[in-house]
Amino acid sequence: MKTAAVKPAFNVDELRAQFPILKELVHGKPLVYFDNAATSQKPRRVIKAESAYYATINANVHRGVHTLSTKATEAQEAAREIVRKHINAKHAHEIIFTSGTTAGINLAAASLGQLLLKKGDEVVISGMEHHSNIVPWQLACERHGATLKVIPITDSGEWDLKQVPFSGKTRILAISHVSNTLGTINPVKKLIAQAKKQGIVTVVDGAQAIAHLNVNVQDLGCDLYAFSGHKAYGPTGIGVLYGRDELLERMPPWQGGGEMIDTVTLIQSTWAKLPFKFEAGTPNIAGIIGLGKAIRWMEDYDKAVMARHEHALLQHATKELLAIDGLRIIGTAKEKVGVISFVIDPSSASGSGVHHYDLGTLLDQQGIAVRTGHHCTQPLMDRFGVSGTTRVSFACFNSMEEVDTMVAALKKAIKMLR
Ligand code: C6P
Repeated sequence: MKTAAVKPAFNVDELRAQFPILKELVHGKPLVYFDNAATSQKPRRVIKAESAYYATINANVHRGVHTLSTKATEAQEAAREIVRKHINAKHAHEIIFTSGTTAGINLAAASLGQLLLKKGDEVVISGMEHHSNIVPWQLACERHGATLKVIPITDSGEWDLKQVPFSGKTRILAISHVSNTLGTINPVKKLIAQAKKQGIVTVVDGAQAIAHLNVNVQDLGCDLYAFSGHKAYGPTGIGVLYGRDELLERMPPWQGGGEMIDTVTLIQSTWAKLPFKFEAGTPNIAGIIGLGKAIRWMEDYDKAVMARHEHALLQHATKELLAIDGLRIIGTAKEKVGVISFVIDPSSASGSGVHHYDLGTLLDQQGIAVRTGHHCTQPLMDRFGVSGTTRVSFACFNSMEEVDTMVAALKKAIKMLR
């Protein structure tokens, strides 16, 4: 009988030692990296895998009979299988490599738009979407004469499920699994089930979920699911669009070029089988191999244990931040990943607030990396009546001590700015 592999115990120090960048100094201070929602840092194993590809097997894939091309092709297809297993897709051909979440959603919107949308149809998104899950749908709606409808957001930063604007004209639902700005974990499975009953095709933006949740596309029941490698300890410039094969078969290609064809004449072309129909041109082979390594690295640990650690950081930071005079957290959902967005309102003592940009700059001077601004969610900023926030976002390698360092630095910065 096969026994399950024993995962190593979760130890932050042991984990941190695997990330070379965490030894860097910023302005002479140890780096505290709290911008993981923008991009996570990379373990040594991922960095090595990319350079080993270039040093030992660099060649184009699916094109040559020579040894290097065969090795590169095998390494790429092995990574596809790693991704398939990780998100529990049924088939490897349901995994399409893209350059990231943005490219995946643009592919979905352009292709589904052509397949499904006609004048008068509707596409439903939510009011907390990243611009990458708004603008492609606006473009598709404009092209086909359809209308974009929006699920409103409650004061706590959750979908208002009583006001989901499904109608007989809704063809597509496009929603984020986790909000990049609020950290809200959305009840996607529930809404997908509701959409499916009405024959609505479902697209999930999983950019902020893949590093923190166990994503199971068959359990979610979604038709398409997009994510980026770089937010899950993998390289930049590589992402995945999962698609249910019956739907992918019906969808027209998004981009034309090499490798996505079966036959080409000067009059017309026919398409390659899945997934290659959607993978025109030379892929980011090193990135694909790096993504495979990043997923394997995450799988060495228990994602639920990592999530518990990140939740403890979230709880501790939330408590400490709320004790600061005038600090207001935007996004107080019950179910959250380790993301905290906040603004500094005028305090009772000074009567003045603090701008997020100034705060970000002063935190950086103390070695602390956070993101400031609208986080590519301008409609959400409008919903909460703010121009931007300061956002801290955790990864599994962050520590309680780092949270304390950030809180102390923040207090110092606020004092200087008020
Ligand atoms: N959010 C952030 O700081 P790309 O850039 O294609 O890898 O991912 C786009 C994207 C799509 N959806 C969500 C929910 C996202 O969070 C992001 C990227 C980063 O919040 C950079 S704007």
